[in-house]
Amino acid sequence: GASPRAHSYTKYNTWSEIEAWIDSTASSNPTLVSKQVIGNTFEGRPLILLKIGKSSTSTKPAIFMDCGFHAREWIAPAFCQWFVKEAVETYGSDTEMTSLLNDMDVYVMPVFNVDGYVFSHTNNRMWRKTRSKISGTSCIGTDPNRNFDAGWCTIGASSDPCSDTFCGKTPESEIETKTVADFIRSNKSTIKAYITVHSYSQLLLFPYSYTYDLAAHHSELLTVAQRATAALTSLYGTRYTSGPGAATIYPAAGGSDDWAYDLGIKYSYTFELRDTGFYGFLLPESQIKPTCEETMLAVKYIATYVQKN
Ligand code: ING
Ligand code: ZN
Repeated sequence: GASPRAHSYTKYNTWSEIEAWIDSTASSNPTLVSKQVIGNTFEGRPLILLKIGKSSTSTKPAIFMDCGFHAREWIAPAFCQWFVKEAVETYGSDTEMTSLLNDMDVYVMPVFNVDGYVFSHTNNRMWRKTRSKISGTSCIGTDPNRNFDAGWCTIGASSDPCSDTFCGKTPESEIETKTVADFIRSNKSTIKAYITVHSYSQLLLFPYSYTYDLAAHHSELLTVAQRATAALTSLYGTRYTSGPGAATIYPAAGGSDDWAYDLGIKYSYTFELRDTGFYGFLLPESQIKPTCEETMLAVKYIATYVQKN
């Protein structure tokens, strides 16, 4: 079994559809998938991970992948759903996926910013931030990708609560940030790679974004990124650029990939999926399937590289 009969992977699902899909995917694939609620959002919704991998008696190395930091980037949660579907459908037949899930676990967080994602469906399609309230302002929300403790609020972020790049009152002020950071810290010894999925711009970014300094493992991170995007491009010719965040997109402090890298997770990447701005955040549903298919090739490349290194 794969997932609920009715679930569509080629449309933008609502949070309630995603929640139902999480439950049925976990219950239909008990030997490969388990659900873990790691906390709750500001508005009280569950923060959910799917742990994918063949169970083992020994501790397996793991990859952590999240989607949906930013509410309006709907293609990102669609990709995390697609990844889980591919994992359960191709385990046992695809040799790469089988070997990967035998040797490693993949923690997939289908939606990081659940409250924002719901708000982008119900009130404002272009919402980016969380939905937390703080005293002293009527403006709502913090940018979760400015809220991590990595050069926090020093560059490319705003201390104005009304800004779309508000860094928050303190690092990890957001319950969503704190919950995920705590989970990753607790599993620091097993997590070998961190992948966070955003849109748009067709980029594969790696540290640093909070400084123009090159990461200690810059050349390896660049080589892996270039090979991953070459795999992606091979399918439909979609062109990607790889590089460190600051020089490739813009300098921005408080991002999760920089934080994970400085914690010691060497393979730390941010995907910016399709497109390059024609549709932008409003990527048509007809592009979900090709976007997810090509992105799978890049993610599988990175995962297999990490498995072997
Ligand atoms: N882009 C990212 C953002 O949060 C980024 C770019 C990546 C910044 C890594 C910092 C660290 O602005 C989008 N589209 O959200
Ligand atoms: Zn984003």
